[in-house]
Amino acid sequence: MNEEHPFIDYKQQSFSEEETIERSKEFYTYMNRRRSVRDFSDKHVPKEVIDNILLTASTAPSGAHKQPWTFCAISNATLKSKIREKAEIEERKNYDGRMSDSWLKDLAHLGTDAVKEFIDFAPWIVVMFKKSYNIEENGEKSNNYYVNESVGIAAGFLISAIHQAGLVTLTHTPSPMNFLAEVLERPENEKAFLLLPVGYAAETCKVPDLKRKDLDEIAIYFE
Ligand code: IYR
Repeated sequence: MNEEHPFIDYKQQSFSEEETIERSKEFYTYMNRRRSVRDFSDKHVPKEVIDNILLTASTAPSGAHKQPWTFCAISNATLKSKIREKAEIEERKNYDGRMSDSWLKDLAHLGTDAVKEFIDFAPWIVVMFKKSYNIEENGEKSNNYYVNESVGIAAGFLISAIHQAGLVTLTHTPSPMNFLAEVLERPENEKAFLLLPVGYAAETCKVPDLKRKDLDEIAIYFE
């Protein structure tokens, strides 16, 4: 801290020990109900909801607070169809030879294939771009740091905000994803990171019967 870079007071609201336990349990229970969903309703989602979830994503910590991300939020039907068409071209190549047999075997329980109707059907598609570097107004390049980590954390915040609003999403990674920067006319410093359809789950929505790992499979305590 110095005169050029002043600090401000910060107080995080805190709770009694019991309340802290209760709140952590409640949040876990709520987050544990989240599922990746591929069956979307076409029910309208107001733009204001999208504004809020994107602002939430952008509260994520980032290297040197550079916030190295751009979110493209698409409700335009023509653009969604164009993206679906290009995503399916890549996915067909993936499912018909580009993915190894063991990869396909690992995916089998998810029931996925190259058909991505959720891109047309969901009321919104959010495409996250990572900024490997910045292009300043004078055209000069400036650095970003820990870009993958930063954008990954922001994606986690985004997914949590979507769940919190009672909506569903899916982390779709049609690879290679270069077509997204072309279609959305992003500058050369931006690379597509994830495509997330956002909307309500269809009434008839089904998800695979997945189990999550127990605590002793994911955590080691050193007390
Ligand atoms: N990107 C493809 C394949 C796919 C890969 C993984 I790893 C998944 O967990 C799910 C799907 C697709 O979206 O279908």
